[in-house]
Amino acid sequence: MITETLYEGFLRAHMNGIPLLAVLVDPDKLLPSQVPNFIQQLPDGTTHIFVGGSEVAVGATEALVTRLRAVVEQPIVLFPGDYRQITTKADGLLFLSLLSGRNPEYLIEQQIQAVPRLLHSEVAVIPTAYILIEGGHHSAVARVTNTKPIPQEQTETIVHTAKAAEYMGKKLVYLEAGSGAKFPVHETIIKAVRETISLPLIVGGGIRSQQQMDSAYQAGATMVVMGTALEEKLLKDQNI
Ligand code: 1GP
Repeated sequence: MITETLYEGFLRAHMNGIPLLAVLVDPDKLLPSQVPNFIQQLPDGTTHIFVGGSEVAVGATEALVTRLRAVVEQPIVLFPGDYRQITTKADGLLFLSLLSGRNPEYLIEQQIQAVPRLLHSEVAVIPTAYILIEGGHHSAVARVTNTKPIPQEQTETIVHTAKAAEYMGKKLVYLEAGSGAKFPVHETIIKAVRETISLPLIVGGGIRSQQQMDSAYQAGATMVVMGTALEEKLLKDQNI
């Protein structure tokens, strides 16, 4: 049987209007021992597991991915804040370039540092434009990368950044309001980007409800990413 690649899965969903849902887990917040409880709480329709965080202890990502690998069927995709989080135990990697910022460390330096970890691995590497958009809080991404998000009012700048990414050969665009954002990326922005580019579009940051997810899909998101809302639920259920 010929199975499609990770990226072909994104393209098929994009072209056929199949909503993808990634649940994001931060190895600094979810311990491998909490995985059994966590997987019971995965929402219906979860298609991917993203693993990553802005500040993660060395080794924590690999330990979590190994534990997840044993129990989840969904592809496990790294969404790293730093090249040190890359582990070849995952199925894929969003090879991020922070195009909303002007910090060379996150435009090219981290990417070069990542190469030795990837050269002889089978991890599916997907070139991804990462665009940080104002979400009403000081996000960890903005703090760690020392970059500013693009204000939501600057729709044209966001659209042009996404289109430049497509011209540069990126394969995915990720519109990010930042983990725990007070408000997610507005539908008008998602719609404007979707109408201008032909790449699959990921939207995340501050999405907490089914209604917010549905609005993002209706506006043109191929995939929605949810992290904080599920993390909080897990902690609450465990009375931590
Ligand atoms: C963060 O887009 C993701 O990188 C998810 O954000 O934690 O707010 O769901 P939340």
